[in-house]
Amino acid sequence: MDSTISDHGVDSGVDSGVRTPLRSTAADGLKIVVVGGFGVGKTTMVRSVSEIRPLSTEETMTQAGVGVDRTSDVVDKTTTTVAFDFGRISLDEQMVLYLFGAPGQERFWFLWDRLFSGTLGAVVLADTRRLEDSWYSIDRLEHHGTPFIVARNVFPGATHDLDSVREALSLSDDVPLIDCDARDRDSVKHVLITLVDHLFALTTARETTS
Ligand SMILES: Nc1nc2c(ncn2[C@@H]2O[C@H](COP(=O)(O)OP(=O)(O)O)[C@@H](O)[C@H]2O)c(=O)[nH]1
Ligand SMILES: [Mg+2]
Repeated sequence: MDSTISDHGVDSGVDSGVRTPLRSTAADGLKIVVVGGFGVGKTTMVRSVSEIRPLSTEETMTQAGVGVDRTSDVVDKTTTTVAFDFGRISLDEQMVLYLFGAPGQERFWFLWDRLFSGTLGAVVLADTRRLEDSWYSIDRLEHHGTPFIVARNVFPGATHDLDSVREALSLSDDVPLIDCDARDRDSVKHVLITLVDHLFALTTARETTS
């Protein structure tokens, strides 16, 4: 299904910094959310693939976040997302993929239930230096019955192999788990294609058994 997310839509806009208007033929919107802990790379991921300059509400961290946002492992991070990241990818003339980055901090959890309505699937971004931050996301997705894959954003010092990550997150074998670099557009496209393939496989399996 590689053609699902083609260069056609993804290439425009981002590199040139120009905003790509939504095509007048666009008829169907698909929604995917990117969830995960603080500083795991959600904003970076949405930014890497969006054809529009993503809407993001990064704010310089204030005293309000001190002691709430855990920054000790994320030394370079001086901004935090206070709402959602939002990006868009045109898949073809009619299909548009909307990407939402959802804040991972506990004080935003109340927003999740609304966010998940109508969501096709989710990407859980994981950072192996702080795997416990991914647990809540996975638990909530399972609670909502939202299909998901897990993408480990590879930061320097990530030493665990994927098998031990799977074990640490208690992921069943049928949940895809891959490595990615949230800064790299091709890598993020691969993540989205993996999710779409997973959704396709789940639908096919459901149709076969029904
Ligand atoms: N080394 C490395 N740094 C990354 C990667 N992805 C994101 N970052 C950096 O990690 C920090 C946190 O990323 P951000 O997207 O703001 O995280 P968010 O809180 O999940 O939205 C930023 O300074 C990014 O530039 C990655 O794959 N590798
Ligand atoms: Mg962010």
